[in-house]
Amino acid sequence: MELVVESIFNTVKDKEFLRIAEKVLEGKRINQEEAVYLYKSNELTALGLIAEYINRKKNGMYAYFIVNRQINPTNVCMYQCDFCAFGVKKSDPRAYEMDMEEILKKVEELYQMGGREVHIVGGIPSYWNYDKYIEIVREVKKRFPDIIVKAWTAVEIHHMAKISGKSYQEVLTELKNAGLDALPGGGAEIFSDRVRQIIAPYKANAEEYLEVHKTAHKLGIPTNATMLYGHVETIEERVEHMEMLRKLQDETGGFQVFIPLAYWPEGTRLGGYRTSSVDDLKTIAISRIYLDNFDHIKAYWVTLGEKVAQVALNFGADDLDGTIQEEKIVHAAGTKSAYGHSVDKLVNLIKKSGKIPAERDTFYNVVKVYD
Ligand code: V47
Ligand code: SF4
Repeated sequence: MELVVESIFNTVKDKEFLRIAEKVLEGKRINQEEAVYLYKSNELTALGLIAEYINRKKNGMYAYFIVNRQINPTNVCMYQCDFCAFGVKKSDPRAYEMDMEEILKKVEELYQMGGREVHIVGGIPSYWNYDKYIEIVREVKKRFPDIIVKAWTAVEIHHMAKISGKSYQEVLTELKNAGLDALPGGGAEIFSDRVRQIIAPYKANAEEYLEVHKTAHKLGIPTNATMLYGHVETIEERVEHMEMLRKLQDETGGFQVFIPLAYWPEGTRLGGYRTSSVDDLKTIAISRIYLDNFDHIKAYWVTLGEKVAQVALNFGADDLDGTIQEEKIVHAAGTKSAYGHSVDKLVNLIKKSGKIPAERDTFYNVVKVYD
């Protein structure tokens, strides 16, 4: 691998690119300006090689996946973000709400197939009270103590604090006592105020998102981080987003994984176009390089599509997420990927990308290697 990486010094002619590449390969941190330069350069192959070099130092040849299920208890949402085709008004004919029995039945199905994690997030109805969020976690954990509960985004936690008058710390402590094990990374979108004003003006802002995660880390609750890219943001704003995450990670070390989410425009008020596969791969590679204090970068097959996700596993990513079973959020916006995958299918996708499939739990403990 080292010799192959060094070959970029014979093939790339761009001196500034090579200076930055050298810095990365020496294990030094790059700054925002340098990350923007990498983004704007068109040295895709060299960028992928550098990112993959860094990834292999951290994760070897393993590519991780998890047997999990996503459950979205309702799609009714008062925030109506313009990039989201999932959240609808209560009067919309597509509106639905699961009762507790339905939620538990879905967890039961996961449990029967040997699943480990349930990922619960949803729309935010104005008429749900605080206890509803706590109850869902409590009931799931009570019935299935072995299932890891990764639930509620920072946006939902912020909302719960707002409607109950409690602090983030109080809300998270109650959730933890009810059985919450980890927070997913959703709701980050792009931190820039300029962009948030356009795409999601009403929900938790950057400062609030980061404060929720910081509080969770302090309470020993690990969290994930995302970035929704490919709509109205600039490259500089993407890098600024990564910078804010890197800074908090330096302080707490509580983030487990970074997940770039490629924007899908169908059925959204924001509209626009899909990202290109070149942009997807650059974003995976640059996040791997920039977020030097994150152990994992997820190539989320739902937004990337299975084929780009396989290439991403050679461009710095080391994780595909999971079997999922029933993805609704990105499917509402037009993704053509499957709703879920079997373990066999994920193992096959990973093997054919040249990596060793490693089944993990939510906390990246390896539970089975498929050699
Ligand atoms: O916050 C909404 C995104 C997120 C669209 O933490 C869209 O392990 C693309 O965060 N096009 C929810 N994306 C999903 C999410 C997630 C997924 C998998 C694993 C984890 C984890 C987290 O979906 C939302 C939003 O950023 N989203 N609309 C859209 N049109
Ligand atoms: Fe609601 Fe989340 Fe969709 Fe925004 S992104 S409309 S908060 S479900």
